[in-house]
Amino acid sequence: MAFKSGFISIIGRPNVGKSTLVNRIIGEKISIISPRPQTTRNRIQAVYTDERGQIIFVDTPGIHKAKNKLDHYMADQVSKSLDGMDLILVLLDGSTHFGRGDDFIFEQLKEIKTHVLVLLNKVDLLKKNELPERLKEYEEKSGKEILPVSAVSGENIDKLLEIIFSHLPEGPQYYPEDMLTDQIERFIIAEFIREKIFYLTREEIPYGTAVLVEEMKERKNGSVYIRADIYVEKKSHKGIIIGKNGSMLKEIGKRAREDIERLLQADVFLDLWIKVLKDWREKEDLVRRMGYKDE
Ligand SMILES: Nc1nc2c(ncn2[C@@H]2O[C@H](COP(=O)(O)OP(=O)(O)OP(=O)(O)O)[C@@H](O)[C@H]2O)c(=O)[nH]1
Ligand SMILES: [Mg+2]
Repeated sequence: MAFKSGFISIIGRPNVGKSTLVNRIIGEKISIISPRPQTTRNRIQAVYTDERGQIIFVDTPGIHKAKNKLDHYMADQVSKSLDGMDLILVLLDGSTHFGRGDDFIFEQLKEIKTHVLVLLNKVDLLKKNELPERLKEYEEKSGKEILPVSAVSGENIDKLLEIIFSHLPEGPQYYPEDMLTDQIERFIIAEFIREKIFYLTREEIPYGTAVLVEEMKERKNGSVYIRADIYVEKKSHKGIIIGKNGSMLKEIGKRAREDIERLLQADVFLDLWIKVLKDWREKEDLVRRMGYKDE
């Protein structure tokens, strides 16, 4: 059988489970996940390879109304992710009813000529007898045929891969078969730290946080020293991230270190620093400085 390959962008509203789906298919944590919307900020490529071929998934930020320069960067990442794709996956949240946000997504797709595959995610949250009706609701309102899936339970993921391969052209193996992402280690490490902040802090704080890994070096005993800077938008946010007697920072560090050690397969010493960069999300140059730019 001929080897197939291609690029597939995953788009949808914030929080529908795009990153969870990518991680599920790849079998590793490449893209960070949180119960809050707008977790993903960049296009993140994840590579899936088996005997049928190779799929390069492009995880994207959730589509939402832009309020600041960072949001504009995120929206730009979504539109760039639609260029030159072999297939576009539109992910919907089946645990809620079809809404205006969904209409907006299908509105945007009207201009696009690439083949679109629509998925209804989170169907594990529905009772068995609720699914047919929910699926019908989404199919009628979108006018598309939809495959119900669950990125958490794995329902229909094999079927999804089959359908994807049936749409892909014959093509080369773009990446080595053991390569899971083209993101550099420092970026993934910074993302792991940012993810913990999404879980542990509230309101504007996770949204106003950026993380940069400034130093990484292997020590003689094989362990890895990592220094990362956590940037916040306001002085008062710095105190919250540090927490009472440093308890919050300690918890962020502990949880992030566990993920990083799994990634690097080494003991890690994580040195976290907090810096205030006033209202950085509002300023183009600061958004770029935080790494939100294309080369
Ligand atoms: N029950 C259930 N929860 C899911 C499923 N997929 C994702 N979730 C949860 O939904 C939340 C959002 O998941 P993400 O993968 O971060 O969603 P996203 O679409 O990447 O979100 P943004 O990056 O913010 O646009 C997390 O709490 C996930 O655990 C699913 O199939 N079933
Ligand atoms: Mg995401």
